[in-house]
Amino acid sequence: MAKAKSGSGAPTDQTGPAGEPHQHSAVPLTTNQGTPIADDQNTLRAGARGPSLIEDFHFLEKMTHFDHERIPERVVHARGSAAHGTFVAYKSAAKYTRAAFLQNGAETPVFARFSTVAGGAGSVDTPRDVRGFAVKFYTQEGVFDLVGNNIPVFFIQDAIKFPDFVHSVKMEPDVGYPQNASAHDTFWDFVSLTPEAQHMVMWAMSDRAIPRSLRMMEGFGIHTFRLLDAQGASTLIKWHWRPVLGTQSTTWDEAVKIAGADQDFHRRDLHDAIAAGAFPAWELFIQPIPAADVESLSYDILDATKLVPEEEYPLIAVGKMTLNRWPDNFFAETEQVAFHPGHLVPGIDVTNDPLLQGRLFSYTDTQLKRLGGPNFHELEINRPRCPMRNFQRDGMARMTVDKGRTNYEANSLEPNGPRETPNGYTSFAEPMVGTKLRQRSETFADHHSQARMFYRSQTPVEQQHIANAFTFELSKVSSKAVRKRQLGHLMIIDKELAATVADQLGMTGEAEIITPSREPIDMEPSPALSILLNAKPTLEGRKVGILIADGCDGALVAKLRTAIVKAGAVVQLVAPKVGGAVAANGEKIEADHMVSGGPSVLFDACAIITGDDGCDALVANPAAVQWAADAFNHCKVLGVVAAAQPLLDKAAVKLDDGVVELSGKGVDMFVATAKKGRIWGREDAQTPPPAKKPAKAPAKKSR
Ligand code: HDE
Repeated sequence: MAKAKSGSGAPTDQTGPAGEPHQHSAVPLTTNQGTPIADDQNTLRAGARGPSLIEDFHFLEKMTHFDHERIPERVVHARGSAAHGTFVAYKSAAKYTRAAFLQNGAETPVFARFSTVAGGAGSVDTPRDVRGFAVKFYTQEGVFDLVGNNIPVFFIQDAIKFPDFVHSVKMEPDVGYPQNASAHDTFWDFVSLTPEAQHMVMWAMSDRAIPRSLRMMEGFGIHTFRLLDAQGASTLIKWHWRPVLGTQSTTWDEAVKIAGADQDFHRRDLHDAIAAGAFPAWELFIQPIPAADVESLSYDILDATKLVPEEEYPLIAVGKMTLNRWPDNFFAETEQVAFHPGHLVPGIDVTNDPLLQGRLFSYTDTQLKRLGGPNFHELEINRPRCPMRNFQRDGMARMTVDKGRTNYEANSLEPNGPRETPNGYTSFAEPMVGTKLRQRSETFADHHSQARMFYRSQTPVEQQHIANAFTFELSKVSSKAVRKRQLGHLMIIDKELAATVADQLGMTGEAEIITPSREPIDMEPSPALSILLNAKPTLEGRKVGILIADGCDGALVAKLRTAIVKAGAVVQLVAPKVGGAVAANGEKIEADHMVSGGPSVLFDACAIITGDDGCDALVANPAAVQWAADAFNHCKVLGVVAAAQPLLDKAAVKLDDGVVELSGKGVDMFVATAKKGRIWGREDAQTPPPAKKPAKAPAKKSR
């Protein structure tokens, strides 16, 4: 057999008749015990065609380790992507809290993990689902975890219902589907029987549940927390994260198609932004709620199915998080990170919210299962970055080598060992009196007012999306009784919404009559809850796709690319073949995708630059026709040249303000129009929106 050359240029030799040459380097390959390995290609056997030998300790060790590579995935939030970064406090928040990381310019390393909730670790990134938004702050006073979601309320009020809720949304246990989708019987059965879920269901059916990017999501701590100042005075607050790039969502049809085009759409997007140095950032806000007001509110601040409108209680910015480093190793960091709402630092305390109270148990319990024992705090990603000493010892996989004989306190044998400190964590001295009982507070009983307020705070476009989402989801429910029951709740929330959904389902007049436990009130709309009313006119952090074909104007492609990049967006070229297209001047322009591999759903705005011959080829290519049709139907701004007209005709693209001719001043016009976002009016032709008053303009003070 001829001696093959190693691709790496490393010296090689042969391993026998069936083998490739060994590759050697200056670094010896070893077993886990450090024994150098001479042959990692063949098991030890009795004769070249004989059975393998059990004495092959090298093979046994390698295979055993492989067999144990997986740990249990998270029971919820299994699918996640994470990054390292820094949190910088603005001016001192000492008025509210003594937490050191929230004082004058303090810089704190952070690790943030974003997740879907229902699907498994290998599921796609863009289902309709709530997103987790968990941040670990490695502060000088210990680890603080802010374990939130991208929606400010939750499905249930009491932790004891969490296993039921999660079972209902996960794949149905007999058939094992659907994966990562709430559009099935068990979910709608549970939520329609659980009125407290109705507010969160409105959010889950809104565009909040199909975010465009992890970089463009808000985050919320959901529960009311308590801050304590240096004197122990307390302030009740909610936590809010706001993305610097603005909040943005996909459309439902896009989300579905992205799932096929790029399963890792959100993970790749976060990775690519960080790799390109376009570091995603969020501002952190607190929303103080004066204790004196609590009793007079129409909802209970301990009820996690309610939000506190920011028009009534404005937000105060306390700092900014910037994510600037992708993890080195997915398993060691993103998979093994262990969040816990009870990882608190001095100056931050919990409240009696019965959902939060239950979480304080669940997260340690789940880490014991997933990470195998009580020493998960020693894993690099979970390790506090400040000194940590106590008398806890031993346990599974203990890594610290504790020295000395004092593993207890009080002790006199090590006077300089760890001791309590007056500056240590103290809980708020809240007076407690109560009768032991299992009872939901009367103040938790209004389940529909905030659902109505949320709906009425949306623009007509967003309201139509909500109606469409209800229609789609309920159309996947085979039990008619469940559909009728959910329609009954919509009747209480908003009669027009209920009528639209019933009509779209073909079930007009079939809603079950449901008597709410408390008649809803009409709260003031909260414009801050609408994505579109608060959209940022920018292309920053967005992605523009340019479909090119033979005969295109190379100078125009270059000019457009420069203008888009200047506006802060990324450009990708798409062509019939990934090798590229030949421009009119004979120059070959390389593409990033072939057209079927780079559908327009991957982009925020699109352009088509082709010559006449190239356009003929595009018209004959179904993927190219779909590219143009989807870009138009998803309401995207579309830059075009005259030669692209046959493709536009084939794709039924109608000329409107969002279809911009690129010649002359067209490039600047394209960028200016694309910054404004989508041309939502095109949806009117697809589904007529309900006649609704738009919500008022956002209150400036709290944005
Ligand atoms: Fe969680 N949740 N949760 N949750 N949760 C978990 O902990 C739980 C709830 C949230 O990226 C688990 O480490 C209970 C609300 C996020 O690693 C588990 C209840 C909110 C993540 C758990 C809730 C969240 C989790 C599974 C009701 C928003 C992912 C794996 C009482 C404020 C963190 C794990 C990550 C993960 C329990 C409700 C957010 C089982 C019992 C409300 C972002 O412990």
